[in-house]
Formats: sequence, C-alpha cells, structure tokens
Amino acid sequence: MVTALAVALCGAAYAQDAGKAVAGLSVTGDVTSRLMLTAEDLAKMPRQAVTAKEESGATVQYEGVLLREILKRAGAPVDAQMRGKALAGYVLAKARDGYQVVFSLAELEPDYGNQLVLVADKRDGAPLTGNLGPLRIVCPNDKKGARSVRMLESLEVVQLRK
Ligand SMILES: Nc1nc2c(c(=O)[nH]1)N[C@H]1C(S)=C(S)[C@@H](COP(=O)(O)O)O[C@H]1N2
Ligand SMILES: [Mo]
Repeated sequence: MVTALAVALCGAAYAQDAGKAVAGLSVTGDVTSRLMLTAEDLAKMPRQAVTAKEESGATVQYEGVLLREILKRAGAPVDAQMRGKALAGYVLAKARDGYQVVFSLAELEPDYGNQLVLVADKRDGAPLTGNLGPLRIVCPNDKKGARSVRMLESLEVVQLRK
C-alpha cells in the first residue's frame, strides 16, 4: 500500500507540468515491482540503438532501453513464463498529452512476435526535446508511426487475473 501511494505521488509530481517534463517513467499495474525509472536509471540499463524511418522518409537513430527489458525489471512475464494467461497480457503506454497505445506482452517476446520496441531517450545522439520526449517509444517494424508514443510517461501492465 505504501509502495502504491509512493508511486501515485511520484506520478502526480511527474505529470504536474507538461512544459517541464522530467525524464521519468512509471511502470504500474499487474507487475511484481512497480517502478519509477529516472533518466539515470535508464542510462544504467542495457542500451540499444535502432535505426528508424520517419514518415518524411528520413532515417534517424534512436537510442534507449528495450520495452521488454523495462517490463522484465518490473517482473512482467518473459521467456518460459510467457504461456497460458500471460499470453493475454498487454502494456498500455501513456503519454503526457493523453495519447495511449497498447502492445501485447507476447509481441515483444523472441518466441512470439519478436518485435523490437524501444523506449528511447536519444535521437541521433541528442536528448528528445519538447513534444518529442523526453521519452518516446520507437517501433521500427511498424509500417506506420502511430504507436511511436512521444512524451511517454507511464506503462501500465494489464494481465488476466482469472
Ligand atoms: N504522445 C503522442 N505520441 C504520438 C502521437 C500523438 O498524438 N501523441 N501521434 C502519433 C502519430 S499518429 C505519429 S505518425 C507519430 C509521428 O511521430 P514522428 O513525427 O516522430 O514520426 O507519433 C505518434 N506518437
Ligand atoms: Mo500519424
């Protein structure tokens, strides 16, 4: 209960002012450990770079932490745990402007969809500023850019309970 309250308070503080966003990411919902990851936390996690094509056709390089890696740290099912009810699990990615998209947990798993989905904090080596960031999702295998959530603030994991 104390943890849940702390996360709720942190979330409120982070969401306080859309103009002064802090590079932080909350991971909540049906996970074993709720997280509030700071920019420093993300910098220390395993990092990955991906090349993505913008709708304009320009190629850019994004760098950050795999969404799967973040969910794994929160205790979401991965590897051999991805069976049975876990196959109904998904993550709702929410942005500062209210934009939301879903990824199924299975689509991120190497044994299922094996999709590369990155929580990026850098674009061509520079921080993501303004309404691009400070964090954004990048899914280079999607044909359209609509799931590449800019201004990412939170990840809510939803799993079947029965
Ligand atoms: N927070 C947020 N992220 C968003 C959107 C949005 O309205 N709000 N639009 C999406 C859509 S429809 C597209 S096409 C891409 C555009 O991002 P890009 O200009 O960097 O390619 O952002 C996506 N991410
Ligand atoms: Mo779009």
